Amino acid sequence: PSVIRRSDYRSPDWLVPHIDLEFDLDPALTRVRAQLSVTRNGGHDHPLRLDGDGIVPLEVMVDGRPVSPDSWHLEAGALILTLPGDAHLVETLVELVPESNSKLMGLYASGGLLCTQCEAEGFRRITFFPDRPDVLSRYSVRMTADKARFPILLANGDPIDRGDLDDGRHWAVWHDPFPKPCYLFALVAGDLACNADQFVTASGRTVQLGIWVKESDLPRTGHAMTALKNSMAWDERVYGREYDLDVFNIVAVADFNFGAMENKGLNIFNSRYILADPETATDIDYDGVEGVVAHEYFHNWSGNRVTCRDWFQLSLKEGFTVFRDQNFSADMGSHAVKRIEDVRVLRAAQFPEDSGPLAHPVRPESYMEISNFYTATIYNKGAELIRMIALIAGPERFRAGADLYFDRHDGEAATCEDFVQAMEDGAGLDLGQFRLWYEQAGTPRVQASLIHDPVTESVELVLEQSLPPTPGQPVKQPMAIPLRVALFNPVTATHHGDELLILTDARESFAFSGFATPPILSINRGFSAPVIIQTDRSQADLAFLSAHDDDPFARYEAMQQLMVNVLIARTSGRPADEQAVVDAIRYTLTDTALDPAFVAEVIRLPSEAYLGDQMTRVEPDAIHTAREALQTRIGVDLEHMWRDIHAGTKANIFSTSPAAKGARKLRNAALHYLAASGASDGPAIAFAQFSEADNMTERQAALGTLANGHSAERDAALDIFYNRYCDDALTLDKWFQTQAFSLHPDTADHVAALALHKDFTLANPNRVRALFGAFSANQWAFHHRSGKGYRMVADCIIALDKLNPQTAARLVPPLGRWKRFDEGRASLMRAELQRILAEPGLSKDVTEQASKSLN
Ligand code: B3K
Ligand code: ZN
Repeated sequence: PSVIRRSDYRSPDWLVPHIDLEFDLDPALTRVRAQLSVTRNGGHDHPLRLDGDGIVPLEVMVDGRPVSPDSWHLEAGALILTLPGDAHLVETLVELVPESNSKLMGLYASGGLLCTQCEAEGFRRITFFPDRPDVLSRYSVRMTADKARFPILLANGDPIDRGDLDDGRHWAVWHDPFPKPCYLFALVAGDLACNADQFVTASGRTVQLGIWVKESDLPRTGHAMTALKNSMAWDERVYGREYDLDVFNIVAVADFNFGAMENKGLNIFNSRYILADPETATDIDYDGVEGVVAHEYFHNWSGNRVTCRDWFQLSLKEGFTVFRDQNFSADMGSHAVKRIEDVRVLRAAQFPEDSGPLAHPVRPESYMEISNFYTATIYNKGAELIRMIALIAGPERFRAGADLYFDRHDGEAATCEDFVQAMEDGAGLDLGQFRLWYEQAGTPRVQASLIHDPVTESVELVLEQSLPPTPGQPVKQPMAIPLRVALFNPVTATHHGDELLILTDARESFAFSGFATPPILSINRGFSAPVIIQTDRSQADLAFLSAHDDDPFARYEAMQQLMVNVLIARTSGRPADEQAVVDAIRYTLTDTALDPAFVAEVIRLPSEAYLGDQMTRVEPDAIHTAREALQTRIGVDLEHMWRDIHAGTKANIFSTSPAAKGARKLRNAALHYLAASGASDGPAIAFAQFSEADNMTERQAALGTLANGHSAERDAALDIFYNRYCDDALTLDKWFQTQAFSLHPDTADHVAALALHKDFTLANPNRVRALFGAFSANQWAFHHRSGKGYRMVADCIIALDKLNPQTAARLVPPLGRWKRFDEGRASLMRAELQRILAEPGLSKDVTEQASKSLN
C-alpha cells in the first residue's frame, strides 16, 4: 500500500460548493444519485478527481447531458473526468448493497436500520466525491424508502419537506445550511422511537433535541439526554459557543466501529454510549455516556464549524475535543478523580503506544491507512498538549486564545499550526519551542533531584530531560515541559505554594531559599505534563506525600509510586517493605475528610500492565505473583477494615450522584481486597452482593471478583448472569468481557471456548472488543508462555480482516510489544505477526499495523 505524506499536501483542484443527493433506500439495493456543482480552484488544467471505493458509475452526466464513456475513466477506484470550463454540474448514479456492507463504513444496515459512517473515508463508498476534509459543501438530501420498514428518515441539518408515495414508500428532504466536509455527512432510516426534548440557547433560540432508539430502549435514554443538555449549557458557559441549527438528533446503533460520530446535527452513536439504566449499566458506563455525548456535541465547534485541513491535523479536532470533554466531566463530578482516571487511561493506552513500534507524533508525518491513526496519541496525548497550553496561559488568556481560534477559522478547514498561532496571538504566548510537542513522538523522561544546602538554607532542584528515539526519529530536541512543583516541610506538612516551572533545556536547575531542613519534593502536580518523572525520593517520602500532599493527583501518584517500587522489587526477587504500603492504605482509609471515590482510586494497586511498562523486560508471571501476594497481604492485614467498609457503605436507594457512585466504588474495592485476603467467606460475600445488588455496578464488580477465583459461586454467578442477560447484547458483552479480563489461571482457555460460544460473533465490533480487546489487555493471560493467547488473537485478526479491516487492525498493537518480552515470547509474537502478513488479500489496515509492528 502507498504512503501518504503530510509534506505532499496541495489545496484541492476543484471545489464543490453544493451537492444534491437522492437516495432510493433499500438494504438489498440502494440507488444514489449525486449532483455536484464543481468549480475550478485556481488556474490549472487538471481533471476533476472524484474518489470512489467499491462503487461503479451507472451514469455520468455533465451539465445535464450524458458524457461518453471515453471522457472519463476509473483510477484506483476514483472517477477521473476532464472538464472544459471552470464551473459545471456533475451528476453520477451508483448502486449499493447496504446489507452486505460488513466493514460498517459508508452506508450499512444494523439491526433493521440503515445508517452511515463516513469519517474518515467512508463517503467515497456512497458516492463519487473529492473525499478530503478541505472540500466544504452545502448538502441537500432527499431520501425515499418503504414507509412501513423505515418510517423515520433523518439526515444532517434541518428537515425541509416530506410526503407519501402511492406504492407504500415515502420521502423526506433535509438541508444543511452549514458547509461541511463529506466526512460529516450522515443519514439514518428506520423504525425508531424518539426521546424528544428542547434546549433554549443563551440567545433564546429553541433547539429540538431527539435521541432515536428502538422502542424498547427508550427508557434507557434519560441519562444521555441530561448529558446532552448539560453539554450544551457548558459550552455556552465555558467557551461562549452556542448550538447553531434548529434540531439536534442522536441515533443509537448496535453495530459501530468505535464510540460515536459527530455528523453535523445528526450524531450517530454506538448504543453502548447512549443506553444506560441501573439494571444494565455500571457507573463507568454512565460516565462513558456522559463523556461521549459531550465529546460529540463539542465537536460541533471543535471539528465541524472549524474542521481539519487534512487528516494529519486530526488532533486539531480530537485532542482539543477530548480536552473539552474531560473538563466537562470534571465539572459534572470530581476534578480530582477525573484527572486520575484520565491519566490512568493515558498511561494504559498512550504511553505503551509511544514507546513501541507504532509510536507517532501528535501530528503524524505519514500514514498508509488513516483509520489506524485514531489513536491514544492523537486523542489523549493531543488533549494533554492543549491542557499544557491552558496551564501556561491561565484560564482567562486561554479563553481569549480559544475565542480567537474559533472566530478566525469559523467555516474553515484549519491546521494544528493555526490553533497554536491563534493561542499565541489570542493568549499572548510564545509557543515556539512548545510546537515540538506536535512533532516529536515518545514520552519525555524527567529526572528530578533535590540538593539541600543547610548552610545557605537553600535547595536546588535539578531537572534533566530526555526523549527516547522513536521510529523515524532517532534524535530529539529538548521540549518545553511545564511542571508544577511544591516543596513540603516534612514536620509541618505544609509548603510555600505551588510553582509552575517550565523546563526548556536538557538540564536546568532551579533554586529555592528558606529551607533549614531538607524538603520533600512534590512534582508534576496535577500531572501538569505527560512525562515520566524519575526521582530519588525514598519510600518514606512517598508515604509522607501519600498522606499529606494537598494536590490530589500528586497524593495518588505518591501512593502509586510507593506500590510500584515494592512490586518491582518483589518481581525481581529483591526485598521490599510491604508494610509501608499497608500502613499508607490504612492511613488513607481512616482519613474521613477524603471523598470515597478518591480513596478508592488511591488504594488501588497498579495494574499488571502498568507494572510491566515500568520494566525494561516485562515478566508477566513474576508481576502477577508479586501483585497477587501484595493484594493478599493488604487483604489480610486490613481485613476488618474491608469488612467494615463493605458492610457500612451498602447504599439502599440507587442514585447516580457523585456521592453514591463514590460509595459504590469504595465498597467494590473493599470486596476485592476482602476476597484477596482468602477469607473463607469471601466467595459467599461476593455472591451475596452479586445476588442482592439493585444495580450493575455492584453486580458486575462482584462477578469480576468471583471470576478471578475458583469457587462454586463463580460458576453459579456466571450462569445466572448469562441467563438473565442473554437477550441484551450490550449487557451480554459484560459477560464475555469479565471472563476475558479475569485473573483466573485458565483465562486463555476460557477465551478459546468463548470464541466458539453461540453468542460470539465477529459481525459486532462491541462483542469482538468485549472478548479479544479485553483479553489482549489482560497481560498475564494474553502473554501465556505457551503462545496460545497470541495465536487466538492472530486467528481473530485474520478472520475479522475479511469482514471488517478497521476493527481487525485495532487488535494488532498488543502483538507489537514483543521487544519488551523474553526471547521465547518475542519469537512467538513475531511468528504470529508474520503469519498475519502472509495471509492473501490482507487489508491495507492490518498490513500497515502488522508490518510496522515487526520493526
Ligand atoms: N470522529 C469520530 C471518530 C471517527 C473514527 C474513524 N475511524 C468520533 C470522535 O472522535 O468523536
Ligand atoms: Zn472526537
